[in-house]
Amino acid sequence: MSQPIPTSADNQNLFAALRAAFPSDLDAIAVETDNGLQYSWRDLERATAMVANLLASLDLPPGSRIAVQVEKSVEAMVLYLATLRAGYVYLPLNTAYQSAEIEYFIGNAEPAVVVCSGRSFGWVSKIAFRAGTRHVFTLDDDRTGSLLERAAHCSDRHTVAQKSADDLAVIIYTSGTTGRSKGAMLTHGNMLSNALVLKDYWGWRGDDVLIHALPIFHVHGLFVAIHGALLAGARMIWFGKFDAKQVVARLPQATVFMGVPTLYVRMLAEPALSHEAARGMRLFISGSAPMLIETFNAWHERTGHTILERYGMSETVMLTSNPYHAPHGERRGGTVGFPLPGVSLRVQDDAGRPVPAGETGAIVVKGPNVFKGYWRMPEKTCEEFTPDGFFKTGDVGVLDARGYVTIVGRAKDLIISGGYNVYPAEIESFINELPGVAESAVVGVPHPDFGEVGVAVVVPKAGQTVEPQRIMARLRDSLANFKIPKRCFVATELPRNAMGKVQKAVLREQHKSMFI
Ligand code: MCA
Ligand code: AMP
Repeated sequence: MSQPIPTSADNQNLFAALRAAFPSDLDAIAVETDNGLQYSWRDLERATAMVANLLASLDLPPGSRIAVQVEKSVEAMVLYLATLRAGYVYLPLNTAYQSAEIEYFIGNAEPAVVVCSGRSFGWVSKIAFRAGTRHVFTLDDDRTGSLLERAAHCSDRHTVAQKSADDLAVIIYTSGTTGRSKGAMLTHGNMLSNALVLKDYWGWRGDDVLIHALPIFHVHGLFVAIHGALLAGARMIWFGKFDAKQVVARLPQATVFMGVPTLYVRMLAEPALSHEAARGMRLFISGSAPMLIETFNAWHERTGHTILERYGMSETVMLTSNPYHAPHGERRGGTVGFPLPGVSLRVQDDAGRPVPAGETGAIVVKGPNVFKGYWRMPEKTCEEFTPDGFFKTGDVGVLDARGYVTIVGRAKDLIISGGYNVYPAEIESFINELPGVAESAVVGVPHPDFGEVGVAVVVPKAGQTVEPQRIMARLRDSLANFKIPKRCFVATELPRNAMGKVQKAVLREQHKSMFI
């Protein structure tokens, strides 16, 4: 029997909207996992209530951050939803982050609660308690850990916390070209407005079945995929980890798939991928990184489907999308489509003047989806907005006469590797601190699997030698694995222009064929 859920029409809590979209049959399956577990909508309702009650019982100050570094599981999604439900601020952390990275995030965000895997409890709790965190729980991907043990004693009835659209819901850390990572503050209103637009724009339906195979510590897997399915009352087939063969095998039971380009490249290598396998699919969506036109075309040939490419950022959730509905136009490979309804997008020159169609410029954006600012960085926040309130994406693009946006480059020095962002400045400053190193440069070069990967060029101090293997070993000890350059070279000097600036384009050119 379905329970009445206490929500009120003026509660702008994102969870209230997601919950209101659950189907009336709460015993229907909401999520089915790759290892055979099934969760009904009622399970999600009860579990989020229990975890929300646990958080509420901790007597946390309003606006408390709940930092989470755990392996992907349905319970981890429940923790995210329960945090919204209880009215606290969710702070997801990539599982690849190492101790120095975690120390920075916890020190900067000062979370009241940290949830980590049982395996990392020793070092994570040490960092957290030192930073003043009062509660550290564990959560593993086999439904064990102190979080669930404690929540099991809590009531499964919970009134959704009252929130306004402007209240903070999530902090997502993004690295920067200079300095340390910045916490992008997203509100309930940012995320709900974007999710509602996408529900309509992508034609989400109650009978959709989403294959969820992305990590849930970034915008793509955590927001775009989960909000989309929940807001449609659609079922999810849940993969703890992406596995191309297994995902292709499940396509016949699904209707929607979302991935970064690497996922499509890997699925294309599966002989079982065919028109027949994708016959029941309604929509394939790609984003987070540029997709090669070869991949876009090969996908069409192998499956009969035209991938829908869209563009977004941690600071803005989704910004543009190729059309879903045919009357709005065709999906054009190599473009990221049109600004979404409600999003204003301008391509401008250095003086802030819009450039004509066909000309390249900086992409700036405005809309209800654009974040509130960087956590405790008011000056940095100010710098990233134009005088008329547009957010500077750092992407360089061009609008064509029909309004399609194409991203042609980045003003920010950023490598996007397999959908993860790697900031060369962070890696370089780490390498530059190592013994014997005078300076270094990290550049992105094309890679057949990850799209782009980092390559490091290191210059030793005069009269000293450095070993590439030792540099790589030190990086591995300290940084998330996806940030480690795939190759490291020693050089006597870095190419510089007349102004003395390192010419990264020259290095990229030198190493561009290394992996392809
Ligand atoms: C893994 N490795 C990588 C990457 N992932 N190297 C470079 N780039 C990567 N992305 C390396 C590891 O360091 C390791 O190297 C080896 O590959 C195996 O690691 P493993 O974790 O087993 O790899 P995998 O499971 O094959 O992972 C590849 C993956 C994963 C499935 C493509 O990276 C992934 O899920 N990417 C999606 C990222 C994503 O969701 N991005 C959305 C961000 P070694 O053995 O040497 O240690 S949100 C966003 O960008 C915006 C808002 C948007 O628009 O969506
Ligand atoms: P993040 O900081 O993880 O939110 O990454 C955002 C960045 O990813 C954007 O500023 C773009 O540079 C890039 N990005 C996202 N989607 C696409 C796409 N479809 N094509 C090209 N780049 C993309």
